[in-house]
Amino acid sequence: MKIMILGADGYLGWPTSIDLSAKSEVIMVDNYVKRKINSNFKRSPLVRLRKIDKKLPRLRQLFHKDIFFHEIDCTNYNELKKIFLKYKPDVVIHFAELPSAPYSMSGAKEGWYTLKNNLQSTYNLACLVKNYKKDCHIIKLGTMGEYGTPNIDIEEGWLTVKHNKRSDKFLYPRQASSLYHTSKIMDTDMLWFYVRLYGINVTDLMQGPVYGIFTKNQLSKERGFETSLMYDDIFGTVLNRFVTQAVSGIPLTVYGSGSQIRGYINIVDTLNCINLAINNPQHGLTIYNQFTEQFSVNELARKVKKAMSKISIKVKIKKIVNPRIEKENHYYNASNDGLRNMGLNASLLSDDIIIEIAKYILSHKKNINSKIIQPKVNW
Ligand code: USQ
Repeated sequence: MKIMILGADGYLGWPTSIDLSAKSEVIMVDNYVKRKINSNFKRSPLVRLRKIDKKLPRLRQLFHKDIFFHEIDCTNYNELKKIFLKYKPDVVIHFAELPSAPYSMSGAKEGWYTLKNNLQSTYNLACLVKNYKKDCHIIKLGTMGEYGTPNIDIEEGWLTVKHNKRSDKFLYPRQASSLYHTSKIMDTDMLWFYVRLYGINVTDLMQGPVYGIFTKNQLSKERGFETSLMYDDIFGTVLNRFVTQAVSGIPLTVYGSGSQIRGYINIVDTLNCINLAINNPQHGLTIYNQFTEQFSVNELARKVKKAMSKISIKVKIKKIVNPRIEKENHYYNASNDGLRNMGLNASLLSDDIIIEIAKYILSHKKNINSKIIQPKVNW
């Protein structure tokens, strides 16, 4: 199987690329835009990792095959078309999006850039599949944040609506709380348009915040081949941030009351879900809710505190003014049956997993920049 991975340099794109290189023919694509944004915003991951072309020889040697990389911008239709036609992939995994809610809300330019980048890359891909290879399966990373926090149960992608004695099935109502999440809603809507009109096949994975560093693949544990852990206020997801804060002796930054609930997932399971999606292609638009457990921010903070006490690290928790506009006290009950029914055997959040993340961070503690931890983007 030929698999093209757009956004192969990212937090999820890189470990996915390693994992799939072991099994398939892989073509990686990235334009390193996140590295550029990081440097413009004076943010950086815990460890600055080498670019993909520097790491490719090791991958080729390990997996005994050609693995390809192209530095291109997926918002450029002609560039993307060139490599799409060159390889004619069976599957394209689309991670090539700006992933940060705070970045998208940091200014007018950043908001528009997020919308433009995310929509245009998705549009280009949908067009190419429609025009040149309709049996190519698009696997697109969506987000649980598309649904927001409605006062009813969150279904998996769709909702049947009964109205005046008739009923029909629609995309589940979506209501985002950042421009980043809005761009993902628009992606889903646009893909649904392409599926309805042209019969392309898309799996849209509504993922919750991810945590962790290492995956099951040995190479992901080798120094320099791990994924890049972000812990800053713009690109870091909450659990990775909390563990970094714990290791640095900074009180955990619980936003607002801390009652906000989300569905979380271990990076190991992100890869499991991607594999399940690849191996179980469906017709039309298939939507899975990709998270394994629901927690409030307060619960996460308490879990980190408890796990850290096992390695003699004392943790303080501090509620700070919420820099975001989001509901804090709300109902939250989301379904995630789809991937579980396909066989997802989740790696649930445990003390050991938190300690594994903490040990990695401890081994790079000197790199932690305490100036990029407190939230600086408000909306
Ligand atoms: N939060 C804190 N303290 C922090 C950081 C975050 O209390 O220091 C809270 C936030 O207010 C929010 C929750 O933790 O209620 C999750 O925040 P997050 O920064 O981990 O997640 P979010 O901004 O929603 O975005 C992340 C990824 C994004 C992905 C999304 C999944 O950056 O790419 O799509 O998780 S979801 O949240 O389900 O939409």
